Amino acid sequence: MVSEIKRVFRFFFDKDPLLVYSPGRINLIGEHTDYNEGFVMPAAIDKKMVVGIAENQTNQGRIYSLDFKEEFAFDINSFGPKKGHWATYIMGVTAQLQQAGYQVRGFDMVFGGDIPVGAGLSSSAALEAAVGFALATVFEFGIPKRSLIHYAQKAEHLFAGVQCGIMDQFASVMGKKNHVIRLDCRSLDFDYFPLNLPDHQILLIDTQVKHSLADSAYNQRRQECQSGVSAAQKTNPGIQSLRDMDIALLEEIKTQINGKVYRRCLYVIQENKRVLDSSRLLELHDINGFGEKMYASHEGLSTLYEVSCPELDFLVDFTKPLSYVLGSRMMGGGFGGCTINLVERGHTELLQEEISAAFSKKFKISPNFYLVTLENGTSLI
Ligand code: GAF
Repeated sequence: MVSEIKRVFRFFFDKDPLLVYSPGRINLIGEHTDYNEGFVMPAAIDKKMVVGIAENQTNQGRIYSLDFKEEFAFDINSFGPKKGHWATYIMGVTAQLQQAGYQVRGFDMVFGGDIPVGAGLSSSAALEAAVGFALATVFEFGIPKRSLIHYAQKAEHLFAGVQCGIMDQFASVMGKKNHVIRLDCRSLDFDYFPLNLPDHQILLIDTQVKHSLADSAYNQRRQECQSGVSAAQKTNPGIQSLRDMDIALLEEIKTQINGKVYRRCLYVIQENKRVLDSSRLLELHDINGFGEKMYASHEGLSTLYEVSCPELDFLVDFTKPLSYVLGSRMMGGGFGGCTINLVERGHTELLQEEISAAFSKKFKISPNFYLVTLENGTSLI
């Protein structure tokens, strides 16, 4: 892909680009906890977005998408969001850098990647991170990685219209080879935890579906969580987010919130605790225990948080009786995309065969499979 980007860049712009990459991510556990100031355990993976960039001495951003085989140009001094179009992520990051006072000048860009779009592997966060890093490098802005994470997240909020948390951009930028990131999404304190799984592998199973309500439902979940927090704040003004609440407090305010808000809050409070418990289990090398937490996480996402879908539930349920699958759950925002599965080494092919046949029969779609390794975050190539 890198040589293809170089070749296309020369073809369109007649020069050599500076090249950067930024990876997609998985999340072991801790779903929809990031925007509730809770805990997550993501990791960068061996699927990436690659961006080639060069200054062009004009006031235009001129871009070519290798995957969409499409060109796009915009005036650096006058542009706005273009929701639903791939260029919105690039313009979004450009706008955030400008807002922060960085003088972005005209640039040429070619980008492409192997992160499946809509699979819940954060292709958009990877693109935002790669673009931010590419602009910062080519114009020598000297932006710290921490700030890039925030600009990328804000681009998603303001130019893509998704009120995402910090997890995806953080994982893409900060990933470390063979390590998981244990991140506190309130303080942004984190540590790298070596993922030692000599007898197991992480297999992603892609439903290949992305139900259309995903973005609106995501923003709605945020509001529902906020309703729970607002109700709790009436008697407990110190509460800032669901991170500060426990089940006892939730029960106290139960009569002041509706059933839906109660279920959303219950899930988040339970999931936050599950992340902390799961992290301890991993430290103790209790892989079976960790797998059980994955199943419990999925159950909560499906029945309380209601962000799963029949295809994801089917994949998770299918693995439950299989002795060689230790845990499985939907991953990311939901309503499609991938499940993450912890599978005994040597059994992934068998699982693929069995699940492929059953899934295709039921949904008339063949799922995709990705055996992932954990890789470094955003960097120059
Ligand atoms: C999406 C969001 F972008 C993340 O911030 C996170 O909330 C995730 O859904 C759910 O855990 O990937």
